[in-house]
Amino acid sequence: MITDATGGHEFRQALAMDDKAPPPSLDPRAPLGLGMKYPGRDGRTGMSRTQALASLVFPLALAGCASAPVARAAQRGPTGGQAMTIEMSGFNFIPNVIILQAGVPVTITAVSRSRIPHNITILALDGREVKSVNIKARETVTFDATVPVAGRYVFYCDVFLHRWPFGMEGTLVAK
Ligand SMILES: [Cu+2]
Repeated sequence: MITDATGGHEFRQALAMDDKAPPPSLDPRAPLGLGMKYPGRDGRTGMSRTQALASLVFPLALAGCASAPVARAAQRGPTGGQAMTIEMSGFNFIPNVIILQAGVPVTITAVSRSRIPHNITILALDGREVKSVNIKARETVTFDATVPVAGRYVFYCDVFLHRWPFGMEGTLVAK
């Protein structure tokens, strides 16, 4: 877990490796103190442990809010069903709100623009998994899923920390 400045520093470095442009809230030039420097390894910046922790948790918490809703309706698929492309970039699904028909198979093309692996897991209304598909870095994976009844279904990335705190999730709105 992220419990100290060193862990956070390394974690942030790991984040910086993903994609060329960081999400807006991780941009060091962003306002709201997001560019606060963690204490160096020599500890000379004199931050208290609480301040250091706050400087870690605050941007991480905001990172979860980084993706504004982008809604898109599924298109008619090649075989008469529905089709949808979902891009993965940084810790975002684009779109992250998908409107589709219940009871009709949907062909989902997952396109990774990311340098790290992701996953798409769709949960049924009762919380069981409808589908869980892994997507490697820069990979495109096509799979079929069917959401049986109308309702709002959660989909998310099950890679450690991606759904929380990074907010890598979305909604399937089945009508
Ligand atoms: Cu992910």
